[in-house]
Amino acid sequence: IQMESLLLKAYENKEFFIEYQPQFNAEDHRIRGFEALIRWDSPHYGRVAPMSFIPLAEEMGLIIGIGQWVLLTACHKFKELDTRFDQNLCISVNVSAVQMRDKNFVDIVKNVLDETNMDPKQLELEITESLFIDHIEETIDMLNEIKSLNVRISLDDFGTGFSSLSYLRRLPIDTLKIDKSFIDDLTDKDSSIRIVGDIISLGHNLDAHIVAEGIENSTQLDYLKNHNCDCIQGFMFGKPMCFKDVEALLEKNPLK
Ligand code: G
Ligand code: G
Ligand code: MN
Ligand code: NA
Repeated sequence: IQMESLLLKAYENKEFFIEYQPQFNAEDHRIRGFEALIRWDSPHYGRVAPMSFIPLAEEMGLIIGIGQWVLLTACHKFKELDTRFDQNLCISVNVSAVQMRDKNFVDIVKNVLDETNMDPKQLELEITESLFIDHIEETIDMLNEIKSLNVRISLDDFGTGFSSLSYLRRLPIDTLKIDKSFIDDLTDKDSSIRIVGDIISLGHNLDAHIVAEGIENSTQLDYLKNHNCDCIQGFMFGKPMCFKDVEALLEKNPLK
């Protein structure tokens, strides 16, 4: 209804911006990189959560343009950081299944790499399991094309969706992101629901790097470290922040 027309205008009115949430190596707490997260500041609604407008943007087909803007903007900003701080960090960008099924998607990624002149190994695309609901073969081919550009692929919200272990082995996945709901369980007294250790082992058996998301306390952190989780992301270490705060964080934390 009304949100649709406002969403249409939001892009040209420059109402979208990006926040960046830091990710850290679990072992030494060094910064591994940042996840780019879109934000919409609407003059009508105020801040609108991506969970409310992304599905609408997908339905309207707007996600293709918006997603391209996020990718290009995040990579431009990241290249700026990389040149200044030279810490070999990584930028993770969420891509919607609708966006990836667009026949131009691989070319769009190529163009962004060319235009920003960034090292493809420093770009990670976060995909979700909904991508594999149908057309599995075509999807795997497309991911292999992305892989041939040397871009990293991360499976986001892992464990919540359509996950069949039989196809998981065939996916060119570099990173598994354990969904926050599993991390939430780690503070529960009932240890029977702690399957995170098993998820980490599974990921390592697939030669994937493991990122745990939504860490808010030291109980969760201790468990993850004891179970060899590679990277951590959560409010305990850093909330999504504006680019200025990212610069300040890197100024403060020189990698030496
Ligand atoms: O940052 P926050 O908790 O508000 O994000 C909520 C959800 O929105 C997350 O699941 C995230 O994957 C999704 N999201 C955030 N930014 C983007 C984006 O640029 N593109 C897509 N497709 N999803 C995003
Ligand atoms: O699904 P995706 O991984 O893209 O979602 C990222 C979202 O998770 C962001 O909206 C971010 O704000 C949120 N998030 C990240 N860390 C935490 C945390 O420690 N606690 C809570 N409540 N949300 C978090
Ligand atoms: Mn994500
Ligand atoms: Na997630």
